[in-house]
Amino acid sequence: MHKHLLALGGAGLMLGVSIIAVHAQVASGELPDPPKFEAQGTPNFVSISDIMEFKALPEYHEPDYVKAFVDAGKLPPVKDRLPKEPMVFKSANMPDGVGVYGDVMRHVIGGRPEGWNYSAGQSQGWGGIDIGTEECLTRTGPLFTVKADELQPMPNLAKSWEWSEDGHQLTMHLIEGAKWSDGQPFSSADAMFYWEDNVVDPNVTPLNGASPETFGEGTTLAAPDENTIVWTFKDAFPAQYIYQMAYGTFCPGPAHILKAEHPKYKDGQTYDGYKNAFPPEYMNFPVMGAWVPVEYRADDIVVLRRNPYYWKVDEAGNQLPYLNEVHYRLSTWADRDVQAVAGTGDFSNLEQAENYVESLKRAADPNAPARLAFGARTIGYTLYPNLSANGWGEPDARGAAVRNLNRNPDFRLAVTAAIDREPLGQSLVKGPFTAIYPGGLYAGTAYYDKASTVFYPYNLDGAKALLEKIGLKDTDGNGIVNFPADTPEVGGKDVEITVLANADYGTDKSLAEGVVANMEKLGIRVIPNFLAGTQRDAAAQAGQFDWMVLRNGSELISVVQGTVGLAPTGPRIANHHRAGTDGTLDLLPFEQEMVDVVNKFIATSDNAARVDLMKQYQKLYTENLYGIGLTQYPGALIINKRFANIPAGAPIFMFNWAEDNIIRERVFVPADKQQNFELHPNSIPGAPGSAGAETL
Ligand code: BQZ
Repeated sequence: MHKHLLALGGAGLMLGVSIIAVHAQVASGELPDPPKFEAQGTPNFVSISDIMEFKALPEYHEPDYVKAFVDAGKLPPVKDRLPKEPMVFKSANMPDGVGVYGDVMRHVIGGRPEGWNYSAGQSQGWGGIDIGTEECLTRTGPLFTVKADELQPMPNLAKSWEWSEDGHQLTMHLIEGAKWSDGQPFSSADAMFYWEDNVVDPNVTPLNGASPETFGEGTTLAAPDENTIVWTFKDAFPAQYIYQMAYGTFCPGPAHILKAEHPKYKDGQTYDGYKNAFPPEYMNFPVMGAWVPVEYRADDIVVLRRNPYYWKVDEAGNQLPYLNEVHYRLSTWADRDVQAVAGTGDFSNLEQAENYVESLKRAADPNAPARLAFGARTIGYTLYPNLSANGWGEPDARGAAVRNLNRNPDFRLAVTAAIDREPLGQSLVKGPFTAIYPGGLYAGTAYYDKASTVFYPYNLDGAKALLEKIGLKDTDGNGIVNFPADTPEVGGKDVEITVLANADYGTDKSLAEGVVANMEKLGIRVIPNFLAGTQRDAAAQAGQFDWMVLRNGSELISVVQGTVGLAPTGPRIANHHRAGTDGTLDLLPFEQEMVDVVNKFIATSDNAARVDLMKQYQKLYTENLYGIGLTQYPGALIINKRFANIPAGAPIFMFNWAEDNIIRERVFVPADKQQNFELHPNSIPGAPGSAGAETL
């Protein structure tokens, strides 16, 4: 598109240059540099081997209250509850060294638990509750502290892996002898059940949306024994997919509990029945994570107790986690910020820009209970047009007409040129926080290249002229352009477009309302469709939207995490372009080019080639407006000052969210600062499905 555009009056440049269109209303321009904003705190860059290793230690320890259960014959000795070689976190990498047991981390979250079957897509309310209960084959949150030239996913449930000679097979060695929180063994059977009956089964969509193509078109998985899985890929050495085996996309659930409820193994069971078989009230759902759900009070709180079978220790042999309990107060995301700065909550990812000034003011007080530290600009929002025109979401005639407009480059160009981004960002928060974001890879990140970034500055007149050019005129004089008369069923009607946004966030709603206001000036009526998180996610996955305002995932920051999501690389991958009812993707030519570039990136480990491929990607994305960027700004981590072992410079969002990045299982509260916040002191999780925690 970019090559066809000239500023107004550019016809004079037309001499003999036939490829450039004679008419043009909007041209690319200079992208203003983001206002200077210094991230606070610098990570201590290390090797993965400086953070952790797997090895047996001569002795192990546990909290006294847990030891009492062992002495009462209610639990096996701690050494029998640990794997042969537990994960050992190294003291030198712990900012405050080996910790002590006790206390609680009190989270506040804006989501609500649907149930515990995350393998089948149920959310537990986000905000770290799933990150703390699920463990995945690999881990990437802490990679913000890993040296750039040594970057690769950290071992986790998969303790090591090696490639076959020809690079088409990856053999992963799972941790041996680890147990679920109910004492049942973890094995490759859990990985295979997750893969075969949740990822590959087309009737199931795991939480965070893993589909077979998440791990590469045609990839297969097998388990030669209980501690080994073997991936087989079409490409040779596609190391990129090992990132996809981290949080969100390969975090197995407990097959010994789930399988019995799956339709493939339970006569008469429906897929809905399987997904909903473990409602929020189902306590003590077995996890591999550090804490186990023992209490749920709707719209109030979820309480989790320390997992006595957790498979990680510190170098002194203390079984982790140090914290006996974690809370998830069921409130709103905005309240999470308020409670963290007030000290009634312990943690927040300050990510809603409209809360910045008040939070900064409160945290500036030297007696403030929490420290607040800003990271880099890794929070960004994009307006995504639904680009599918072959049935995804089964649009009505109006919706189908909008999809066709979305697929018209001149229409996307008009929309982007009609968005005045500077005031849009400032409307969230005044000051140096927000930056104009054209879409694509984020400025300031490893693969970003400004020269490859095409930006179309605000140009309302040019945008209006473009609408005219594609036949959208205000034929009834009411200020809203009308579909061309020959548009099936909606010819002559006002162009009305719905915009889907997450009602749980003030920022998402503010930005969507900003789009509405900008489009009104352009002559397009945009109608907000604000849905609470889980409903929004479901509508988005089902393609039931014309446009959506979305807070971007980590793939536009790190590129290496969630890489497949950079383009519609599979039928159920992209946020705004999935396969239609016939299972095929009707990609536009530039989208196909993006898919090819992303697949080449995945298939090579040559850094120079990767840098060049990402330049191609950035140009394709921003020149063709695959998404219409809105704004980008930094987040801040707010953590109560009593906690120790918080890594310096921990970003709220990079490879993952801060709930993963700070390695909560190593976080502790020094004895002299411990508070008495435990709601179920001296208890351990009960049997799966039993009422709650168990005391002696
Ligand atoms: C962080 C995160 C931890 C999901 C969710 C929520 C869902 C999305 C996204 C964030 C929340 C917090 O984000 O906003 O700060 O605590 O939970 O999971 O927005 O609606 O579907 O992708 O992570």
